[in-house]
Amino acid sequence: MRKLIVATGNAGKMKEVREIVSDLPYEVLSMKEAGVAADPEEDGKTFEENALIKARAVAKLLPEGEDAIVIADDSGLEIDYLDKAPGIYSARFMGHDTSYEIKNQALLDKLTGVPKEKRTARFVCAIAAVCPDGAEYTTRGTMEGFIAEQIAGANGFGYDPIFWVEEYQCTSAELTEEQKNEISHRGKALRAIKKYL
Ligand code: ITT
Repeated sequence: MRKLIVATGNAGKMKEVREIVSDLPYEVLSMKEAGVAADPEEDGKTFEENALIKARAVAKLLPEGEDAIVIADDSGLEIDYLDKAPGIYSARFMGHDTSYEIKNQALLDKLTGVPKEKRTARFVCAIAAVCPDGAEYTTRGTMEGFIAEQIAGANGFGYDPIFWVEEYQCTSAELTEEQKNEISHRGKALRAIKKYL
């Protein structure tokens, strides 16, 4: 079976990606499972550019002739009140090693007293695919919501505990993985890339 290698070191992402592509006829492997380690500088200006940087970096490390497609996810949270920050800097916001409890509380603090209609936000996900013949594709998915008033929920990862999903009246950290994948930025971007694979 052809391999689909996911160029990510983020376990939360990997879990979601694995589930969303589980219906494809591919052997799905994380970077680690494929025995490659890449941590390229994500110096692109868009989610798409950074996703391509990550996918290309892993594709380059594969043995010559390896029949594998590499996909990468670059994603983040855009908060309209903060001029779309942290955006492409979502993982680096306040430093890679700062806990999400601290990052999430810091974002809530920046929005203290801001009414709901001004708390609009979205998760954005770009997926890049690099194929053995050199063909490259990118897709994008978004999930609209609001920044919650307080941290809630233990599912998901990253900024899920502060992302309010109007449709379910809870944060995305309170959704099941199945519910989140159905409506998420990542679910949409991955389902869109499937048609190229
Ligand atoms: P890789 O580059 O190794 O894939 P990363 O965590 O560094 O892992 P990104 O540069 O794409 O990935 O940063 C995305 C960040 O955006 C991620 O670390 C989360 O903080 C946030 N994020 C993205 N999707 C999310 C989601 O579904 N739920 C919560 N937070 C999310």
